[in-house]
Amino acid sequence: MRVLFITSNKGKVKEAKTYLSPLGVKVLQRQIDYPEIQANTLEEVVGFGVMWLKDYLDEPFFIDDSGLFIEALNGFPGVYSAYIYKTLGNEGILKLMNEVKNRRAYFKSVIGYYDGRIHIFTGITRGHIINEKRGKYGFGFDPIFLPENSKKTFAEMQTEEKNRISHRGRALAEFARWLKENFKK
Ligand code: ITT
Ligand code: NA
Repeated sequence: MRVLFITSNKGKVKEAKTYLSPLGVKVLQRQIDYPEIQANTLEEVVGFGVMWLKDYLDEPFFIDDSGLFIEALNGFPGVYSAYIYKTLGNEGILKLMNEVKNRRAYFKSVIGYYDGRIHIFTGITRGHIINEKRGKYGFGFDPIFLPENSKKTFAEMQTEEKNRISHRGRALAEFARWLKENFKK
C-alpha cells in the first residue's frame, strides 16, 4: 500500500521511509502547508491539521508533529519546537541551558493518520540535553540530545539506529502494528 506523508521535513521522511518501506508501505512526501494551531498539546495540533488536510486529499495520508520538552524549562520548547529551532537553534537552547544542572528532557512524536477516520500514534524518548553539539546525522535538535542508556546522541546514529529508540521510531512502530492488524494480506 502507499501513504502520503504531508511534511516539509526531509529528515522525518527519511525516518518514516526507512521504517515503513521494508514492511511494504510506500511513503510518498507531499508538501502542503497546513495550519499548525497554537495549542497546549501536540495531539491537538495534529488533530486540527488532519481535519484541515482531509478535504484536500483523496487517499490515505499522515502527518507528524513533534517536540522537545525540557524539564528545567517547564516543557519548553514543546509545542513551539519548530519556531524555536528556526529562531534560536541548538546554540540558543544550549545558551538557555548554560549552568542549568537538571538537563533532563524528552522528545515526543505524534502521528495522525487519516483513511476516512483519524488514528493517532505516539512515541516518547527520554534523555538529556548535553553541553555541546555532537554528531552530523539526523536533523533538528538531534546533536544536543543524548537518549537514556546511550553513549551516542541522536545525531551520532544512522537512521535505523535512531529509529530503534526514538520517539518517531516508537510512533512509527505503533502505526505499523496498526496497519498490519488492519490490512492483513
Ligand atoms: P512539518 O512540516 O512536518 O511540520 P517541522 O520541521 O516543522 O516539519 P514540527 O512542526 O514537528 O516539524 O517541529 C518540530 C521541531 O522539532 C522542528 O524544528 C524539528 O527540527 C524538531 N524535531 C522534530 N523531530 C525531531 C527529531 O527526531 N530530532 C530532532 N529534532 C526534531
Ligand atoms: Na511544522
